[in-house]
Amino acid sequence: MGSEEVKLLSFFASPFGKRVEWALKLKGVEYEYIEQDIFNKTSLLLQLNPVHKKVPVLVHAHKPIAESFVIVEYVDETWKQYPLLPRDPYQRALARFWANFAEQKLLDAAWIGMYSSGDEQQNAVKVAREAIEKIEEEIKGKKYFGGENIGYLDIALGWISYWLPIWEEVGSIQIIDPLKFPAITAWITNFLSHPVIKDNLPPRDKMLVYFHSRRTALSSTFQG
Ligand SMILES: N[C@@H](CCC(=O)N[C@@H](CS)C(=O)NCC(=O)O)C(=O)O
Repeated sequence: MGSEEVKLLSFFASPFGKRVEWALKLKGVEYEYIEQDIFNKTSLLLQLNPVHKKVPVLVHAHKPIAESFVIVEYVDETWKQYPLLPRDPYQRALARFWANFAEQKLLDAAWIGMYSSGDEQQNAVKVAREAIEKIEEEIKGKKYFGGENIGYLDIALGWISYWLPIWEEVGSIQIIDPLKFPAITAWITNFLSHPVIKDNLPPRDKMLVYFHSRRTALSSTFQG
C-alpha cells in the first residue's frame, strides 16, 4: 500500500483545500493531512507545487497534483465509488462551466467585498450579487447541484455555504439576501447538513479571527 499513499497539503482556512478533503471523504479514501503555513512556505510545498506555490496539493503514489478543480477531477477518475461528475458529457460540461463561472465572477468579487471599502466594495458586492442571481436559477428545484447527491459542482461551490457568510460578516456586506435567493439559501442548508460536510468544516470562530486579520492586512495594502 505504501506506494499508493495519499497525502494532502492544505491550510485550515482554504476553501480550495476543503474541496479536495470533501471529495476524498465522500469517496471514503484515506489520506494523510499535512497542514501548511501559507505565509511561510515549506520546502515540501515549493518542491511539490513549484509553479503556483499554493495549497492544496494532493500527492498520490508520490505524484503531486495541484489546483483544486484538477485534483477533484483526478480523485473522481481514480476512485470510482461515489461518482462526482455527471456521466453524461453535456451535464459534465455544464458542471465545469458553472464551477468556472463562480470562480471567475463570484469568488473574486466576494473576496474583494470582504476586505475593501467605499466604491470598490460596493462594485464588488454588485458583481457578486449578479453572479449569485445566475447561480440561483441553476439550483432551483434541486436538493443539490448534483441532484439527489452531492456532486462536483456542489464541491466546487461549497465555499458559498460557509466561507461566504463569514466574508460577509467580516466585510459588513450582504451578498446573499435569503428573500431574494431562496433556492441558494435552501441549498446552503442542505449542503451544510450533509454529514460529510458538517463534520469537515473549519471552526467558525477561528475562521473569523483569520479573515478579520486578512481584511486588516489587505485593506491597508490596497490603500497604499
Ligand atoms: N486556484 C487554486 C487556488 C489556490 C489558492 O489560492 N490557495 C491559497 C490558500 S487558500 C494559497 O496557497 N495561497 C498562497 C499564496 O497565494 O501564495 C486552487 O483552486 O487550488
